[in-house]
Amino acid sequence: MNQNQEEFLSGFVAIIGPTNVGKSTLLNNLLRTKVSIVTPKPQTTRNRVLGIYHGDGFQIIFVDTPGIHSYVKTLLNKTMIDTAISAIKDVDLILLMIDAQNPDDPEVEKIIEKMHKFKKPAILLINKIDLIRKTDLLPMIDEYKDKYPFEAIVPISALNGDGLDLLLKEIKKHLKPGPMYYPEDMKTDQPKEFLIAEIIREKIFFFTKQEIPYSCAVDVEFVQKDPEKDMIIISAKIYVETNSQKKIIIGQSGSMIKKIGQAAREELEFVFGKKVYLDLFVRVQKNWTKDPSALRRLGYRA
Ligand SMILES: Nc1nc2c(ncn2[C@@H]2O[C@H](COP(=O)(O)OP(=O)(O)OP(=O)(O)O)[C@@H](O)[C@H]2O)c(=O)[nH]1
Ligand SMILES: [Mg+2]
Repeated sequence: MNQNQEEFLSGFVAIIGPTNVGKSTLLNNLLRTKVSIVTPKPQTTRNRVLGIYHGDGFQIIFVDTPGIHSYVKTLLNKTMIDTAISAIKDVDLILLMIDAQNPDDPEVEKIIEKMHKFKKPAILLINKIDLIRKTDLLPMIDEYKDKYPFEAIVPISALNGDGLDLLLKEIKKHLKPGPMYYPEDMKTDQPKEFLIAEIIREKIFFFTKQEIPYSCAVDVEFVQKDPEKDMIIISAKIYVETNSQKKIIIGQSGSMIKKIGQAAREELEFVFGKKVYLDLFVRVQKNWTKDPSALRRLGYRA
């Protein structure tokens, strides 16, 4: 490298925290594109999702993780939590995110305990500040200062972008001279089948109630280009655990599956910039959230 040139900086940064605090929203906003799905319900993210931020002379590889919680005990949930914890071990910096509306969440204490074990540099993000009074922030910052030797405490709104410039500056301080791990046009390491399955799963979360979204997995069977019609043909299976869940997903005369399919198709057309034909099938796979081989087949790290 030329002596006068500044060295390229890079690093891996995990976004961790309780579920539903806004981790995936932050990643999408920083990258200005969707790599991780977002819903108003907890436990949306199930896998580790990489998002690559390309700056001038630097690269940040963000790792979005499943929200940490201790109240559901299926193998799928255990797998999700293991995925989040192992992300802590592998990164250069941790972004611990809390919800400004719920700063005393006991789940945060448990995560901080784990962080003490690995002794990684960490920044505390107080998210959703658009929903609280400014005067409530100071006591929160005061309280958290003593819980961990945070490198910085940054109040943000992942949704409207407040505080994100400052956050990027703080993160940059922790990058080290290193390689450009991913090429400049790459925003995520996930194959397109994963994003397609996730977008379908996001719509299931939006449209269905109670336990249904947590019992669903999506497996994309094929993605084909039809050059003649300039469109993409996608076929996917939605797995549920019982026949009654299958009935709910299909809905009266197919009304629910139609809504899910239409919303997913519209978003996929936006993502790919092409017309999409989307075929969805619903299959019952008993107890897949508890079965290691079914979990692995559906892309989880059991
Ligand atoms: N008002 C407001 N809402 C937010 C903000 N950030 C996220 N949200 C909302 O919070 C909800 C959860 O956001 P997600 O990004 O899915 O949260 P997550 O931490 O990734 O959740 P899990 O993957 O389920 O652990 C969604 O409805 C978001 O729109 C914010 O800064 N302000
Ligand atoms: Mg998420």
